[in-house]
Amino acid sequence: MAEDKTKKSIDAATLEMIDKAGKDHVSTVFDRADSMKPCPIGAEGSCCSNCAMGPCRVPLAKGKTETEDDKKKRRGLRGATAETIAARNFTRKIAAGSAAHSDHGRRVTRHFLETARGHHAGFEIKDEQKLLQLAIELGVKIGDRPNNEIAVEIGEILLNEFGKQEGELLFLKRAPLKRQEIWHKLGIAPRGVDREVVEAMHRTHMGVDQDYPNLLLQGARASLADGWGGSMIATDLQDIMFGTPTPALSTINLGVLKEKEVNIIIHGHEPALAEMLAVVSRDPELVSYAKSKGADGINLAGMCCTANEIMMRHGIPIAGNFLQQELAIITGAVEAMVVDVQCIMQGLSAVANCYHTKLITTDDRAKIEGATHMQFDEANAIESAKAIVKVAIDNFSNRKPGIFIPKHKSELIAGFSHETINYLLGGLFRASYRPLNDNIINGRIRGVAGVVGCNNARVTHDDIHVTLVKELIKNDVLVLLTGCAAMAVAKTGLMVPEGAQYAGEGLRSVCETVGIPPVLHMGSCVDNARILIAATAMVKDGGLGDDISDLPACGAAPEWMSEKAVSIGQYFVSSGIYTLFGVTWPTVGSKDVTDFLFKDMEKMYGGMWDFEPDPIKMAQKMIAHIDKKRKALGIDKARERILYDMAMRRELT
Ligand code: NFS
Repeated sequence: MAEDKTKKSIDAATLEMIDKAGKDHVSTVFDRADSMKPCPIGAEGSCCSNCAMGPCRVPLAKGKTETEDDKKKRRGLRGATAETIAARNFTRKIAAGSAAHSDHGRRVTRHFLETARGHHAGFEIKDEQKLLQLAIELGVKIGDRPNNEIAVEIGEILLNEFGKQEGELLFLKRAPLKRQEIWHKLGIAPRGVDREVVEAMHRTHMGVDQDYPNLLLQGARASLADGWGGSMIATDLQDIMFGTPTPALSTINLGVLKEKEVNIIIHGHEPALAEMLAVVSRDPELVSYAKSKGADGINLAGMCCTANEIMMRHGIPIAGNFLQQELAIITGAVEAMVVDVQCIMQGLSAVANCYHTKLITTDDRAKIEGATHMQFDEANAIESAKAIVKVAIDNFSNRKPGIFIPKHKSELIAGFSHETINYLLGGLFRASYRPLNDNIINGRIRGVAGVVGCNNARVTHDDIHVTLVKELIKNDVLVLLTGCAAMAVAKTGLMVPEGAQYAGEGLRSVCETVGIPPVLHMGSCVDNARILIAATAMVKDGGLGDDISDLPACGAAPEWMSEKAVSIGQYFVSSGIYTLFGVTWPTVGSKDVTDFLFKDMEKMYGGMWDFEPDPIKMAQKMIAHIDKKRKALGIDKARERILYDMAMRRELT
């Protein structure tokens, strides 16, 4: 079972800092979760605020089974049914999540293009092989053209993906053919990224689409525009510009902060600024400037998904995941918290006010009252980043007494991009997923689970992630992780090869042979696109069916809270993956809509949604699904047969 529900976190560093916050009389998200309960009507998706005759509330009557008559009475002023309201709210969440990932993708694409044109000094094309592969895929001539010229053409093609009005997104062709046929049959192959988000907003506007299955089709299309569009473009171009991640050793948790150094936390999502901070924080001039102010050096650490990005590419330590952002400042040892976009709590501003920390916003799309705004100029990136670091150094002498940095930190190995997994499994000259597929077929690996998403202060921080993942690996399920989920698991020390000892015998034997942990960190939230590519590679390697929905695989966001998670979940489902959420389910107010998401979608997509707050029960549901798929593939027998004799062990090694 998961731990005591009244406990705020399973992470010792987090608990120590919550304690310090109390002593310092500083309010955090954990306090506010105690003092303010969620609105029960909004939480079930039964509140419509889409026009000024409302908000109309149509909650489900508690404690009795709803009759058809009861259902008819649940209507807003305009006559909107509870079904329409729940489906509209759900679709809007997808649109917002898809917009967030895709606006990130757009900014990256523009930056890529300007870098290729030579306008963004300090950045370069780092992964030539991936650039050329992408050129071949997009039909861009290579010949003896310089990389920058090829990159300009790629950048222009991909920038067009956002505003495209005709045709469909180019990366959809990466999916298995059967999957593409399903999308075409249902008419949900996304056209341009922006077009799908705009259409979702239009159709959920007052007085437009009032047929819940039809609304949810547009939700699916907007989500695919995220997973196979905005996010996938972001991941590919980030890899080409900043380097495709390879396994890197790093450390995680608040214990990475250093008492005698200038601590700078980079928090947010888009990696351009973080990349530049990683460079300039090692600049000898700035380091000696820090020393002139009495510090031993400059310590850069990441927070949230931008942390995943720079940790995977530079080994920069991670200070924590979503619910730890305020706590980092409460150490009293952070000179600057530098933020860009997404997952940045406004509460940071009030917390920073209680200490000496400078909260610095850097993106004109995301300003915060009370913060200092220092626009990051990609065309003048080095100087912009240096100016930020200098502000942090100048702030070192303003520290107040009462600094406390928890000692807790763990080692982790991350950087399991699709390319790296391919290489680790197959070797440089025969890179492939064949060994993974073979080990699934022979039953040493039961299946694969993607565990992703946020933290949520309504449940014990990190507990649901960790309990779920431990149960999965114990049952020989290889776990692919991104985002805050990856950070939660890494903090427990599972994300090193020695973590294999907690896996079932079959998974352990494979991990020990290859030298990988049983939980693979694949990156940030936009990098969930890597999971789609990995699933597709498994299908294409053969032996596990001819579509993603045939794989013994599933997905989960057990501590979700953001709209981005809903978009991710929907593109997993629409790509054929059984996907579970924990904490709360946003359409409980309509049984029809919930049934449609949980049951009908399986008939449409081969993947469907589910909800289970208990992590052990969630694991059981995931394992049952994996076993169902194994049976359909006819490989369930293979699993029953495995008994590890010496010959098999020799074969493994
Ligand atoms: Ni993704 Fe959740 Fe945010 Fe990252 Fe964490 S909260 S949806 S995991 S940091 S984006």
